[in-house]
Amino acid sequence: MADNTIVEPKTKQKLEHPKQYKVLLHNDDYTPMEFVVLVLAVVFQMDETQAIQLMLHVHNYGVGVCGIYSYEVAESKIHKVHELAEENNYPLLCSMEEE
Ligand code: TYC
Repeated sequence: MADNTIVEPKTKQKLEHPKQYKVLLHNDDYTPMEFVVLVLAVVFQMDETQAIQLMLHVHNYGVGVCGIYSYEVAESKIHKVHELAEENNYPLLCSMEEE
């Protein structure tokens, strides 16, 4: 008996690579260093040493990476940073950039 099995040509299987986004923190001349350290600890779960290091990096170089996340998580973290900054009347800015 003839074998009527239809063999479908293999479609190229591309593994999904969910996009990742760097959350960037920007320097300014007004936000106090201690406040930036607090925000990094609260929003990005950094310990004090990491938070101070990143804050000083941003202070010295203008920008720094707080972490790499999915779009939704990055957006939510940026929102929290801006919320805390606004509540305290500081111009602290955060943004995201596709990795
Ligand atoms: N440049 C600020 C100051 O001298 C400190 C600072 C650091 C502000 C990092 C924002 O993302 C920042 N008080």
